[in-house]
Amino acid sequence: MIIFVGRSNVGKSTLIYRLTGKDVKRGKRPGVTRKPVEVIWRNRKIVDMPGFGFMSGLPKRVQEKIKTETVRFIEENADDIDLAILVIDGKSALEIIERWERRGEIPIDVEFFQFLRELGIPTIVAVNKLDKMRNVGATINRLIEKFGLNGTWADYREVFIPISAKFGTNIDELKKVIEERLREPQERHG
Ligand SMILES: Nc1nc2c(ncn2[C@@H]2O[C@H](COP(=O)(O)OP(=O)(O)O)[C@@H](O)[C@H]2O)c(=O)[nH]1
Ligand SMILES: [Mg+2]
Repeated sequence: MIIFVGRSNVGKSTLIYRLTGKDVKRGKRPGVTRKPVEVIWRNRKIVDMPGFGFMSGLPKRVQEKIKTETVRFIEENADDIDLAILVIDGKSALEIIERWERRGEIPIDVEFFQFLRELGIPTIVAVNKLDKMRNVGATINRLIEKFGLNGTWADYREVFIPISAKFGTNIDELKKVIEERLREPQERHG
């Protein structure tokens, strides 16, 4: 199983379509995906997880519920999850992370990244909306730091992949990395 996680509106569904040709209800409105949506691709289950974090028009209570259910789904299925693709919006992720930090909160993307690592689930961060990004290298270096990792992008070429799901930029590279990570023998902890 491969799961796609990330805030709403970062481009998860667009990316799944781009990679697999499977339409998982790409929505114009954020928060369209409220329950995990599963499609089969190359004999593997692909799961589009509901977007977490702020969604305009959704009460906080509902957002919390989606987050709790997402965490539970991942915990319950951890042994079957071969790979997680954490999709972030490369243009706004850093700014949003810094805003949360200023409020003294753990940014939800960071929290999920660390949660996936604790479960020993191999994770790729798809830094999406590359078409809107400036200073890609510098931004990814900062993100690596925010995610609690030591080193720079040079150390994490197989983890942080800038792409544009909408325009198809660097999708072949992402596919290559996905295939490589799926081939790796897995070492599970916890
Ligand atoms: N500029 C830009 N927009 C994108 C990109 N990928 C997705 N989008 C747009 O972002 C919005 C949300 O995409 P969607 O796939 O529904 O996000 P999800 O909520 O994470 O599933 C849509 O309007 C997409 O067209 C991208 O690479 N660049
Ligand atoms: Mg979606």
